[in-house]
Amino acid sequence: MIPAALAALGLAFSPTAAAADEPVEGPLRESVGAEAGHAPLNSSTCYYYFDDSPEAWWIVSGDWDGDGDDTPGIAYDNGSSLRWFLWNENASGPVDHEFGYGSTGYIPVVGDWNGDGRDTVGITRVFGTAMRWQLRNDISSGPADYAFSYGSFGYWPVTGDWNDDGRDTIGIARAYSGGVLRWQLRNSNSAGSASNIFNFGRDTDWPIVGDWNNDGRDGIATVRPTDSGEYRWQLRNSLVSGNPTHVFNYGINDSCVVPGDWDGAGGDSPGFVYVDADNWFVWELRNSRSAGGPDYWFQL
Ligand SMILES: [Ca+2]
Ligand SMILES: [Ca+2]
Ligand SMILES: [Ca+2]
Ligand SMILES: [Ca+2]
Repeated sequence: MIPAALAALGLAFSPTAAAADEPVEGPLRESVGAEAGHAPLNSSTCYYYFDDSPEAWWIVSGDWDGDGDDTPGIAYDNGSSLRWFLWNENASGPVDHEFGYGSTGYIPVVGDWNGDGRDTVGITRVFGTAMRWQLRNDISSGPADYAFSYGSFGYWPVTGDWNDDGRDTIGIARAYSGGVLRWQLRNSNSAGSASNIFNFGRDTDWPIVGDWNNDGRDGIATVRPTDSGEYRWQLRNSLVSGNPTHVFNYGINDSCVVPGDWDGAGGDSPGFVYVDADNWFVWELRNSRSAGGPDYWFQL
């Protein structure tokens, strides 16, 4: 438990400040007034912040241990650096990996950059007009294995395996003329031109990536809040313009959305994360690409 005074000073509560094998007791952060934000503006990359604090808690997911299921991660920007907390189970429990990677102001990205079956970390940030990416093939502190520029100011990062070669690579989405969302995906983690360029969604939607039909190739989706208080997901399997293949509501407005293969059965499905009154991050993950209740519900 972190005293409020320490929290006010920006001193992070670190779960592994206790003995390494001790379970985390209590939420990662004790505070009130959590709100979800998206950065860059309208990116699907989502974080929570508390009480006007500059600290940001980014919500991510990935297959950190290579066993086939995607599980939670949080990248915590404490104002000077990014601290990553990763879990290997879709259940409450102690953090499995904690390390620093990236500086404050960077946006976390996740993917299997080298095709070894394990998702690892990356960061991206716009400097001037260039979007700079740094990707690492391990879940640990250390240098980037890939560093390059792709995209520009006003572009939102996405990552996925667009061509079913087993490697996740980069992409960007951006507001385009006519109020549409334009996607520019690349099959290499390097500077260069896009492999796929198409429009899908509205420029106010959040761009999401997932393998919705389990063919090894990531598709795309958009998510938007609705008047009913739920998020509307629109999934598409093909990386060309066209109609969505699945449309359903899942998740509550003002939460962070996160897609993943939660049960390891193949294919990605929706999830969302919110902060409850006791400051736990609550994860509600569903195995089906449809409306319904969560298959996993847990607090971290
Ligand atoms: Ca896993
Ligand atoms: Ca990998
Ligand atoms: Ca690929
Ligand atoms: Ca697919």
